[in-house]
Amino acid sequence: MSTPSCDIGLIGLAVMGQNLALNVADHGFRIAVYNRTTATTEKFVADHPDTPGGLQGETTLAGFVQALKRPRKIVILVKAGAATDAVIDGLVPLLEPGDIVIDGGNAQWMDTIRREKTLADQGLRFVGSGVSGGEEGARFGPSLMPGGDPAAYREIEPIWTAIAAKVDPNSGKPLEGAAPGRPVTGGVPCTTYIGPNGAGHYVKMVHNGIEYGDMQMICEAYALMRNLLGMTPPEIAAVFSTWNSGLLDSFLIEITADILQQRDPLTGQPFVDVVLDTAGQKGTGKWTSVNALDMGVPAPTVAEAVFARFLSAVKDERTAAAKILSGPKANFSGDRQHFIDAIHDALYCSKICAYAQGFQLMRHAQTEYGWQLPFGDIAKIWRGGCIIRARFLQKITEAYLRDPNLTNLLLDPYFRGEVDRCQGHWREVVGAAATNGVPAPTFYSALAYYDGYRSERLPASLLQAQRDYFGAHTYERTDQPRGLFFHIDWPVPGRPQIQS
Ligand code: NBP
Repeated sequence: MSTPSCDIGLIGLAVMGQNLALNVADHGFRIAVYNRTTATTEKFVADHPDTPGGLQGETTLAGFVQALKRPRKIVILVKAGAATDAVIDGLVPLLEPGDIVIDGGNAQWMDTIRREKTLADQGLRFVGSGVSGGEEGARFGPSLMPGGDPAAYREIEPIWTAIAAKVDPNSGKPLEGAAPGRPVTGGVPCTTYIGPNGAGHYVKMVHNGIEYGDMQMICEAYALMRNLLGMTPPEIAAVFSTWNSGLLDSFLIEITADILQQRDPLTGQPFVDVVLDTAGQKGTGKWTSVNALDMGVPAPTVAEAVFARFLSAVKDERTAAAKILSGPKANFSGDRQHFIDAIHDALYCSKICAYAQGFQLMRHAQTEYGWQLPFGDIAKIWRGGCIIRARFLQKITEAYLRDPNLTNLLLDPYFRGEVDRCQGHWREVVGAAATNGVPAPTFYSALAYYDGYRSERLPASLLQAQRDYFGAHTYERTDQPRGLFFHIDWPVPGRPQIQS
């Protein structure tokens, strides 16, 4: 048997696995790779003979495990769910106490909690690490959200820090320019230890939920410019380009400008016009929304973005309904530049609300699961590598530096001031969208969230009275301490009886 020579191993050589393995090797670490389908491993290794660290292809799991220095560090990047369990089941009999298994897939956090416990019972260590940034991120620097055994994370930290995206320490902007074999050096790495067991995968899920919101909001801004202002895709692209050098500076705004400039190679039409208007999803936005409902946390804007994708998917029904249902014809007669600026502010305020909801979710989850989540650091590691990377995240980090126990991002002095400054425009845009029949569900939802959150008194008093009326669900009184419940014997016309 040869001496183990690999610093780390990786199982699963689809898009993410191949790119992450090359990223690791670019940083001088020798990596063993294994894939269920052997031909994939052989082709991958043959295609990349000269990486700085070196790739070592293995065709059996036993050979793969034997190639690794101890404690072994094994990254799994296979299809999330049953495939991850199958790989772990195959690995466990080959491992020794202290070895570390790292799941880099989009695992559901409760699966990660279960896996961490099962492996810990067998003397093995488990890290569930969110990996964001897609193919490009995996290759040249993802945002990494590792959770699990802290001692295990310390073992992989040098590799995680090396392969993560880097941001400029002063501006917080991503450092770019990495190329095969020439990774970015210096800068602040976009990784930090998130917390025990499923914390890393939980935070990755919330990241994806916010991403759903961010994307839908950008689409609503586009729809208002297109359908209400009658602008062409290249004209709208120019607006997004301008926005990308201001407060909304972000990867998603940047790629939106690129997409809207793109023409279809086949027809010459604006590319956005030849793409069918049905959006797919892999489920992490739904998980975020279901979790918000399970925990009783108001995160309506993220959920609205998920529902917007569902509504887009019922294309045939919409096509039929469009011929039957009526609504106003979009008609704009005001100052166009003023309205474009207003859309900017509506997008900005809605985005603040989506992030506020995401951080609220994490705040409740840490109580639910006994974590201590580093909110400021989470915003920091999302500044580079991931899909929601944005200048704006620097402000969230600063907000949590000012107050690590911030109840809601909307209460931070900076964000409070920004929403105060921009809300007139936000309300104008929501009003115009409703009046003109342009659907803008996340803009509406975020504004309703904001107005609801700032309301000392909501009509829930009437709602609770209704519950008491039809179901004797009782109610609390404004003039009595919380926790005392009352009931009226309904209906007693003219003579309500109060009972405690
Ligand atoms: P996929 O999610 O498409 O999974 C394909 C890989 O899983 C192949 O290597 C395949 O091996 C392997 N696999 C399957 Br399927 N069943 C297996 C089993 N029972 N035993 C062993 N291997 C099995 O790959 P991906 O798109 O590279 O994503 C990998 C992970 O990263 C996923 O969890 C994904 O959610 C996550 N992620 C993806 C992105 C992205 O942008 N794609 C971003 C962030 C996170 P085979 O070659 O033998 O079929």
